Amino acid sequence: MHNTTRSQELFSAAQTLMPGGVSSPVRAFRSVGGQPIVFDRVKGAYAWDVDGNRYIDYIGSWGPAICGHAHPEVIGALHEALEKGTSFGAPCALENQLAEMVIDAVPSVEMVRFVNSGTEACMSVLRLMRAFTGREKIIKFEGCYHGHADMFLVKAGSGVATLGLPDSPGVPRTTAASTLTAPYNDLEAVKQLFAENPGEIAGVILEPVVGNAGFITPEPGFLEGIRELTKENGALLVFDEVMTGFRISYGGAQAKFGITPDLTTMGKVIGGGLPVGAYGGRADIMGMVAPAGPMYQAGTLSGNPLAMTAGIKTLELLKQPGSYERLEAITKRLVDGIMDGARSAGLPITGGSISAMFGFFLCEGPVRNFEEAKAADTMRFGKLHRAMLERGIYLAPSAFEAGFTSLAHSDEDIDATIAAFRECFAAVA
Ligand code: KE4
Repeated sequence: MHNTTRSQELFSAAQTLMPGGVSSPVRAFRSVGGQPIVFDRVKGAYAWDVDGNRYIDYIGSWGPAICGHAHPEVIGALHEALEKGTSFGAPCALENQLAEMVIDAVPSVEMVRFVNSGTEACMSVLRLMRAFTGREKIIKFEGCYHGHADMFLVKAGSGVATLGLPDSPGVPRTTAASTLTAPYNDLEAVKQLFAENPGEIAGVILEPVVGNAGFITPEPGFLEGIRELTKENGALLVFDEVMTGFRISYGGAQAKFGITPDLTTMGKVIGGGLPVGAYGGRADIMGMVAPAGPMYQAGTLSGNPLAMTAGIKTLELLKQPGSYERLEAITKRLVDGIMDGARSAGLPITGGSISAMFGFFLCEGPVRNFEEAKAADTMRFGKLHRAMLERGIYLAPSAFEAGFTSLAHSDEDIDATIAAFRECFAAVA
């Protein structure tokens, strides 16, 4: 057993100070067992805990660290920006710069509004969908997670699924009633919902590649079908690219798959590790957002110079030739190694990767939706997670999350990870 004494001391104290000892539920390791480790510092592909143990990190702060943690060019740019202040509460040129980069990169985005988290982006885009169409109902998919705003905590993924919560108390019944759900990859179910609610559905929001119910990819024709159904029914299509944005490709999943939604939410990568979210899309829709239009949304720290600086530098690094080819290659090699390791141990496994996002389920495949994901062996996943942690590999502490690689993961890191998986699959088989 590796020494985690200091982590345990700190986490015990944390539990008397903060609910569950964490600032976000999934970090509490509730579904995988064992104690969370307390980070001391991160750099590149690595994290060190407060006991000095080093881990190869496949969470990367849940997505932002796609260029590696604490990239020297991001840190350098932040040092410079710091000298000019941490927050203005006024327009600054950096907002123009990041906005131009996002508009140039993401096919659906003609105008963009910055906020401070993915939750804020999704909450705001929902209000915008309703304001633009004058309709109230929305469709989301079981297992997809769009942040913790009331109307999304209906059959949600990520931490809600991880903790097995029956959605969440505190969400008014009336709010939840306006959120219709369908299984992912089920076009017929969506068609049915439109037929049952004629003229009432403002739009459909989905993860174009699911990362919050584990890693689930859209089946051929699914995204195209949703695009058609929303057009036919006068409803809007929102791609929640908070996780996939600038990760699946520089233009997100929409560029990769060639499907253009009406609106897009973003976060994580565009903040380079600082708090940023964004929503954007067709100019005629975004023109409704105050003060240009009547739909109100605001934020004290939105567009602050530090977050803009970290986002700009991160996208500049990602834009360099070869970035996404490298991410695709190392991630594919990793997930192939994981699958091979499980099969050598006689364990059922299904999984895959797209660019720098990957995942697997410990069950026979295919997993096309959240119901099928729930058939995965979460107990064995917990044992695997703990065994991998012992070997210095830091995986998402939930079977219902995706894994993330970065430009900082070396070939040696991937080799060491595959070797550790092989050992651990054998140990938990
Ligand atoms: P934040 O409010 O956590 O910045 O973003 C919410 C969000 C919205 N949409 C998608 C597709 C997301 O993946 C997220 C947040 N992702 C989780 C990880 N599965 C954040 C981790 C956490 O909750 O601690």
